[in-house]
Amino acid sequence: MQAKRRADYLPPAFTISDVKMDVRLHPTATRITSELQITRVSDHSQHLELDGDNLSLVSIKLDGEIFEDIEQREDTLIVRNVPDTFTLTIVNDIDPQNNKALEGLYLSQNTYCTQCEAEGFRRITYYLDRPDVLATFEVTLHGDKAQYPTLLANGNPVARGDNDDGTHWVTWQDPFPKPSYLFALVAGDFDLLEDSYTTTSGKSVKLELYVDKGKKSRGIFALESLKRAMKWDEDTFGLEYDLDIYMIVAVDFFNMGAMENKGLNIFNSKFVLADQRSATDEDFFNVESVIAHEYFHNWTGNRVTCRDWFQLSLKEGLTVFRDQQFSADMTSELSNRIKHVRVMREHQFAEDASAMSHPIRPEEVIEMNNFYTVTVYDKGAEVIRMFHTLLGEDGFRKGMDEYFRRHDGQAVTCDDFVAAMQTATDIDLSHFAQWYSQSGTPVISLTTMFDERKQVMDITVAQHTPPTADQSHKVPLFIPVAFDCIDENGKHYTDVDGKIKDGVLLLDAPSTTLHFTGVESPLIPVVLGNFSAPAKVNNNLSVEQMLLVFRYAKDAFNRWDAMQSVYNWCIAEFEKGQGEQIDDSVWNALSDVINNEADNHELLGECLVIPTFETLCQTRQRVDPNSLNSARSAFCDAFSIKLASVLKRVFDSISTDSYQYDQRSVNARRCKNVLLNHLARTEHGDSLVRQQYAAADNMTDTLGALKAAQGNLPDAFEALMQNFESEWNVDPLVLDKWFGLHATTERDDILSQLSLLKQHPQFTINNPNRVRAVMGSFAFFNTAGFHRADGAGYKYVTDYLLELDAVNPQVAARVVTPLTQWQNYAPAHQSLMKAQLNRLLGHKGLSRDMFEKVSKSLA
Ligand code: HT7
Ligand code: ZN
Repeated sequence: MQAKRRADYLPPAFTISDVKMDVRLHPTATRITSELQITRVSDHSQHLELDGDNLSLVSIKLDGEIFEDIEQREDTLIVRNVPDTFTLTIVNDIDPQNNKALEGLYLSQNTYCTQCEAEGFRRITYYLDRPDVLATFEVTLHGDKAQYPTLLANGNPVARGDNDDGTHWVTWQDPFPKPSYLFALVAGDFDLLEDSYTTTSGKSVKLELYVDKGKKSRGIFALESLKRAMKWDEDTFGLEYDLDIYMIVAVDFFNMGAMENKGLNIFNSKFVLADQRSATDEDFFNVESVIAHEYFHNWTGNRVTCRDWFQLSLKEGLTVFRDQQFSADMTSELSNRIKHVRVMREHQFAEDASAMSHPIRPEEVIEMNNFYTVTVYDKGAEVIRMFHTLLGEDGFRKGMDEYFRRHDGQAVTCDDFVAAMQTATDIDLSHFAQWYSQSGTPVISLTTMFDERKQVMDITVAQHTPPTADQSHKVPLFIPVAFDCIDENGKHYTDVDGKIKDGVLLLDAPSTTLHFTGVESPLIPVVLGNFSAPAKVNNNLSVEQMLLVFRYAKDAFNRWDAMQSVYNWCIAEFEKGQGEQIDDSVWNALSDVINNEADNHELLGECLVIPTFETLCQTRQRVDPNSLNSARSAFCDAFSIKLASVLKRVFDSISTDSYQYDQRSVNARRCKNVLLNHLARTEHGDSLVRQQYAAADNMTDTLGALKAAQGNLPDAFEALMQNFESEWNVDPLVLDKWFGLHATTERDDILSQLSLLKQHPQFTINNPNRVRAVMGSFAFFNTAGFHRADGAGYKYVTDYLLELDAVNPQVAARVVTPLTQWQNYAPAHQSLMKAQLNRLLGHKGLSRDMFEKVSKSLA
């Protein structure tokens, strides 16, 4: 299968200025008539080549006359010898009911909806399906009025009517030229929540939120979130909404989280529906941030879009950064930052270390769907955050203003973004721009030299990016390293040469040395405050020094991170079989931390979370998954037992009143549930867990009790899970939590449990949420089950992937990710994992999505 390369970009030979579409909905034979205004923009020799995938062509006319000088190839339609400007009218049929890949137009649960990003429009009609062709669209939808009373498309509704045959029609006009990936239509029967928003300049915008019948009250929070996002974007970036109406539709069958189609966002219902009984605090948080993310795309993505898909991070990295800033303003800066860092360390660093490593602007792609990655999104957002650090709040805003001034209405590149930012700073950004082209995780290493007699200390800060699968040669990057230095009494120091400015060292060379004077005892460097760059740190601190960092560092992120390092060190002791020998002074210090921070529920809640298996893997090589997992578990046992009394005391001190979704209550619930998780390993566990489950008036506490019971209290877990199932069996979205808990439970018979889950009446391979809840949870998070020493976990997932790939390749290619990350494991596991990847690769008819990931992982 052919890869496309970024370097091979060519502008289109033709462009399309206006599209008129007529869509007659039918489950197996939807008829599309599209009238395209086309103009040649290159030399005369070229034929018109339209993209098309799985379409039945009915007819084609050029300027109103039947046109036959065409050639249909597998995924293109060649229209030969066309004039310089012309109207092309294409009629084709498609089969939405049998579209289980959920790309293009599909019919699920009696709702028609579309997903066109990245290359789904070509499954609807023949088109120049690339983001640098921008056209206005007028779309008329026809459908059965009783079954599909709601007919929606992008833009504003301009006409509607009824036909005698029981069908009705609506015409929608979108005045903003857009690429085809932002096209959308929806037809169904929904409950509607309505509201309005008046922009700062006085424009009134209708807000409409469409949800499954009977779910109206669960949509209120999403609608309120939308208004907060609209206001925030005006206040923070001066960006207002531009159409008269903004619509959001929640659907149950969706490949990803949500899609920012112009004026008509389509959402996975998981990121819209939330109320206290059915959704956790985390769900509420996610709803607000995804609603905001899609809304923010209206400017960063829609008004200014990508020239080609290699530039995806232009819109995604920037929009993730914007939604992160919004969420931090709406909730709390610290817990947000920790959340993002966890994603980076658990998933992005692992991607960098795998065969799928790529820069935030990839160089080579076989299937674009495979590049909606943590690297493009989350590392991309970290790169934008570094711009923000370098330019400051005002400089960043200036750069953004210039970006919109230059490029509104255009399809542009990451280089264009950097150039706009360059106008707002004296720092030369050309070196910094290497972050776009270099993959891999830089490691910042610190070495210290202390001269007690002269009372001086030198700290050398060096950077090194290990080679990655896609790039063997690395260059030094331009890295903003937030830098603090403390002594054992908590006194802060800065370097004599002033290389550290405003608390940040701009590291632009392989290494630099900082000099400190007046130093009485060895200094402790405290680096990467607020995770100022997407890097790893080799700081070689002793456990005593880590505890001092927790005690004295100014930066709350550094304090949290110090605790993570303490746990990491303890787990390493357990791995060496020396866990029992951990000195009492360490346990006493941990007890002090809990006691001292007992009232700071936010920090304590975060600090009591033990690093996950996935995070621990990133600081180890050739991991034997079962020994690391057991060492982690042994540490958790020791932690709970040794600290039981202080944990219980703080647990009892946290009162949670009746449910409110506000930051203070979220922090208290979170802290209490983290404590419960530890206490579940103690003698108090069973009664505390059952009490909390019985008393819970909200899903956060219900799930907190279930998670605490999982793996620790099998009897309680069994009983409570049964109760949960009987309560939520009718609601698959909520039942996904139950599926996920079962799939991540570490038990010897987990594979037969998975088989039972797959036979559950609510499970279907056609629904990506169900598949992710069962197979995704197992493959990503059931360490003991997936990494069974006999390889049966790998085989089980592979068997399922073979089935899934034939139904929904996009989802299959996501679930295969843990198998492709074999590099980090011990040789015995590597060969078992590779054997399954080879099975996949040898399978006839493997999708492009899977082929790309599997073949790269074996290369
Ligand atoms: N821009 C969207 C990315 C996307 C997507 C969404 C839903 C289903 C399939 C998809 N393929 C790509 C989502 C976003 O980042 O906002
Ligand atoms: Zn996005």
